[in-house]
Amino acid sequence: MDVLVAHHGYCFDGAASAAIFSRFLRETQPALAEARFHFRGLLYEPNAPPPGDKLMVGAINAILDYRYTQSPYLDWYFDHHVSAFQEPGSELHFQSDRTGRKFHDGTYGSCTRFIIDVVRERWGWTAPDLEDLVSWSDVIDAARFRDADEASSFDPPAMKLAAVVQEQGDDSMLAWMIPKLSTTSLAELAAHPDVVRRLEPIKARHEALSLRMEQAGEQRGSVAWFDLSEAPLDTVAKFVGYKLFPTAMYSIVLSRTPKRVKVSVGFNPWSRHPRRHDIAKLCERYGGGGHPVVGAISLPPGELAKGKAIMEEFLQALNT
Ligand SMILES: [Mn+2]
Repeated sequence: MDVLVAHHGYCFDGAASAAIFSRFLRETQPALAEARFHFRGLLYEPNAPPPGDKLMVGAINAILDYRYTQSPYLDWYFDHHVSAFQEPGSELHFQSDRTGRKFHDGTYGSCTRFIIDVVRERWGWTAPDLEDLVSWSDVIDAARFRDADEASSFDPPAMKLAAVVQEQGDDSMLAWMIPKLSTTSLAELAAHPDVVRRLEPIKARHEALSLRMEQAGEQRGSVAWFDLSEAPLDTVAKFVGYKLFPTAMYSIVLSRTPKRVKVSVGFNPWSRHPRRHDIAKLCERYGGGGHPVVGAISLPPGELAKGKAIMEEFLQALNT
């Protein structure tokens, strides 16, 4: 038997969700104890095919930490994105599901925590040795860091692994890492030579990007904004903006890679002022999505001018 676990790609929470869910299936479904598990990352890209197209006919299919699909091949579903229901009619389809294997809760900070809570309540399955993985997924996915320095640190093992997953987490790397995440401690895995080797260049790129953001960044009203579109981006630094502009309530980053133009928007998790905008809703207006506190819009690579226009509209919207 084959099991396909389609998870949010290049995302620590997505990988951790896949690790926990696959171990849960092995340990609670006797027919799947010896099953072959396949892991497939799903990305929020412009013109991304509907997630149903990525499922495997004849396999047990799961989607974790990613959009819902009405595909008849979907067997298991867990997600915490408030923008999970994008296909017309998909929310109704989800609500009328009677399999008892499809779950969504937009109040959770991480899909990993959501899965572990649901399977404990419904199936009585626990994995105390994975508590570290669960708590770190929660911290990382919901940005529950003490401050912007901790959020940009590469010191904790989970932060090393998260950086490697976010930058190098293609399907072949995660086929190696996901099974290890479900059985090995974070410290042991982060010290693995393959992880150490991948992390070094990431750290160097991160430092270079921090410098670029320092030079490009400006604050208008309560928004720090960074137009990094003059050269392609080769890494991400989600929290450096708040290190540079600690009084900003929000940040906007315009960036591009060969594959897409991206407008990323976030609420400063350490802001002293309460959030006044639902970022997922704002992004949905432009075909993007995310969470109330962080979201993004991806555009085809030729649409930089549109990206700049959206950034300008966000600057105004977030300042009112
Ligand atoms: Mn997530």
